[in-house]
Parts: sequence; C-alpha cells; structure tokens
Amino acid sequence: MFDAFTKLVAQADARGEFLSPGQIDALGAMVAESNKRMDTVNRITSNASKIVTNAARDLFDQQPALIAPGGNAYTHRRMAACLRDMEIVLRYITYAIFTGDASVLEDRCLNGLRETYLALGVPGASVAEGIRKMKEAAIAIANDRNGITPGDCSALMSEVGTYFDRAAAAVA
Ligand code: PEB
Repeated sequence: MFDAFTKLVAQADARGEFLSPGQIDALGAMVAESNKRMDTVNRITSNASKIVTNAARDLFDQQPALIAPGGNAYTHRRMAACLRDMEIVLRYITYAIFTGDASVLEDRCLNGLRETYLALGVPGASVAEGIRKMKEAAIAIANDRNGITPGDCSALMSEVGTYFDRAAAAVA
C-alpha cells in the first residue's frame, strides 16, 4: 500500500535517483492543500450511509429487475450483501482520497472483484452504475460551498472522481 509520498519514493529508489524538484513541488502543493483533502474525507465519511442508501435506492428504481424474484439483490440476504459491497467500495475510496493514491483501493478492494462477481453471478455493470451514483452524491457533498471557507477544489474533486471511475471500470 502506497501513499502519494511513498509512491514517489519507491519510484525514485527503483531508478536510484533523488526526488526531482518537480516531485517535491507536487508533494509540497499537496501538503499546502491538505485541509481540503481532510475535509473531503471527513464529509464523505460522515455521510457514508446516506450516500450508499440513496445510490442503492436510485439504482433499484432504475433497475427494478435486481430486486424482483430472480434478481441478484432479491432476498434480504442479497440486498444486505449489495449495500455492504457499496459501503466497502466507498470506504476504500475514502482511503485513496486520504492517502492521495489509488493503490490501497486497487490492491485490497478492486483486485479480483470482477472475477468474484462473475463467479457469484452479480451483474458488474449494475455495481458500476451504483458506484457512479455514489460518485455524484459524494462529490456534491464534498464540494458543497456551504459552511466552509470557499476555495478552488476543482483539482481535488477531479482526483476524487478518478477513484470512483477506477472502481466502476474495475467491475463493469
Ligand atoms: C465482494 N460480494 C459478495 C461476495 C463477495 C463480495 C466476496 C460473496 C460473499 C458474501 O456474500 O459475502 N467482499 C465484497 C467486496 C470486498 C469483499 C467488494 C472488498 C474487499 O471482501 N447485487 C446486486 C447489485 C450489487 C450486488 C448490483 C450494488 O444485484 C452485490 C450491489 N454482492 C452482491 C450480492 C451478493 C454479493 C456478494 C447480491 C450476494 C450474492 C449471492 O450470495 O448470491
């Protein structure tokens, strides 16, 4: 598992090189902007159950076959597994945002997930749609201008978006 710092160190060490001025500047900028990152993680974390439940509700509204007899989320056991899976994915995404690196998400959550879903008969495209709905909700909450010192969060929000995109692409 890497973070933005250890990832660059590992890359530099593999080449036997010092960190470059550009790399130091990039990490310095990340530190200078770190309150935005912490606030984003805090907002998504403290709204996690709302984000998951609303995304699942929208998904089942759009794809009612999932919760009809024969659907993959039919029965309370499968519904619970589905909500749990969405929460797991969201949790790993918050770790990636926190560390500024996708490796924890890739290695501990997404690696092999497509194969697991294939084996279980869970429709990956529907999971991906659920993740896209969580992305919209999470970014709306993280990027809410109310109650904060206004600033430019566009770079951070697009970074956040990439973690959701990776997760959706990994299972679709
Ligand atoms: C991945 N999901 C399920 C299982 C596993 C995962 C390993 C099988 C074991 C179990 O049921 O608990 N576990 C999960 C995960 C990690 C992990 C992400 C990462 C670390 O350890 N069904 C739908 C929806 C979708 C869904 C589209 C959006 O119709 C999910 C939610 N996952 C779903 C369902 C099951 C499941 C299991 C319904 C149960 C399938 C079954 O038992 O038939």
